[in-house]
Amino acid sequence: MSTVTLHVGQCGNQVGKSFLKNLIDTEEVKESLTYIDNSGKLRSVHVDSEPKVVHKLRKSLSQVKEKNIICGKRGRGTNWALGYYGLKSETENNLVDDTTEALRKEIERCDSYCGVILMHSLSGGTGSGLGSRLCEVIRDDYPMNYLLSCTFAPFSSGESPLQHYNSLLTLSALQRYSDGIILTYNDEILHRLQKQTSDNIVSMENINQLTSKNLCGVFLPTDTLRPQSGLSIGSEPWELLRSTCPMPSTKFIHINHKAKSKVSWENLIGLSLQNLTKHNKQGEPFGCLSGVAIGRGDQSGLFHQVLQKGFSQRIKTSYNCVKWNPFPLDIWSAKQKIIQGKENFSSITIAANYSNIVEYLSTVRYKAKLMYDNQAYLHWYWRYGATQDLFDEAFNTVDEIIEDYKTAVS
Ligand SMILES: Nc1nc2c(ncn2[C@@H]2O[C@H](COP(=O)(O)OP(=O)(O)OP(=O)(O)O)[C@@H](O)[C@H]2O)c(=O)[nH]1
Ligand SMILES: [Mg+2]
Repeated sequence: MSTVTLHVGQCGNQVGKSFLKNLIDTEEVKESLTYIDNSGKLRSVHVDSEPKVVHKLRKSLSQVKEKNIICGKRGRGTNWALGYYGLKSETENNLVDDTTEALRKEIERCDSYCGVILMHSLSGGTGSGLGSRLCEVIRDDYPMNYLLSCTFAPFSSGESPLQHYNSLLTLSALQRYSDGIILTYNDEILHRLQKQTSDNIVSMENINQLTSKNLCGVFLPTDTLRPQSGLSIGSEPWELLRSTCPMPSTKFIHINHKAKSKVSWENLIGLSLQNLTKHNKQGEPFGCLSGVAIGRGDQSGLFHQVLQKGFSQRIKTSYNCVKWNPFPLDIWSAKQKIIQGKENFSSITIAANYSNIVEYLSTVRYKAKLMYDNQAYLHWYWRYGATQDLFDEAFNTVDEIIEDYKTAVS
């Protein structure tokens, strides 16, 4: 089974670089031909509306295919509409076509193509707008294959005022066209890293490394899903979707990843549960529809035993799993650890369809609506082709997701 990764905009390519480096460092990934083809090149496609970031990527990741790097001449100025509809000039307006063409060729090179993992920011003009457009096109072109979006939410302070509109429009598009959405909050990753450093200095590179480890926690091969004879078939992303997003109305996945050396599974599970935010600002508990707990570095095969001896129940209680799902937690394990540089830690990753998304969606909706009602910056969106109907539809879609999650966990 083969998976193609598609990286859009600065964030999608920078997080992607860190993620792809992890993949390349993993022996089983190279052998299984899931993300890498038999010439050793990545099954990845990279697009940005400006050249800077993809040029850097080209220099640092020789396994990326030159013809799978697509770039325009100027960025989309943090404007979803400009990213989605593109520039009017002929030379710059072919990013969508060039990307879908590169993707088509890459998919045709796959033996057994399963789906696309899309990486992009929620708030950059290219990541959000072009990311939404590509999501729509891919759904149309490959209706029978999976489409999983890994999207990155902006820091809550110090960023563009347009981020609320961009996030709203992107969340709505992802809900319509993707099969699942792994939403990573930049704030959450930053906060976690700040707790680990004495001087509080955290670089974007640090953020991307931790983010890519979270993703590897889920996507790298596991022993549980490997066929008894032979190599990994790379089904982890798609089994994740089957386990955590069976209902199309509620498909947001939150990842909680904790890695440490020389620590028991019991302690590692305890530490990861400490990281979890369990209540909203009003003190009401979040709820979990279903999840997967993945242990890596399980040399002695104890992970399943520890979970069966009560720790599985501890995870379910901490995540407040819904009563109506009799099997809310799947358990996967792997002997192999996630390798990055000199670090070689055991890890637990819990990927959960978790209702904390309601709080985030409500905040985005509230801020976008406040600006919208005051007509703030809207001329920027009308100028490039956005319409009132588009915004109305996005507000409605986000309202529906919020309602569906509230109903599902009540
Ligand atoms: N985690 C992470 N977030 C990033 C990174 N680079 C940018 N971001 C976030 O992404 C958002 C901005 O999106 P970008 O990806 O820079 O924008 P773009 O998609 O290139 O779009 P334009 O530049 O507007 O055309 C902000 O919320 C940034 O905080 C990165 O390397 N890692
Ligand atoms: Mg950019």
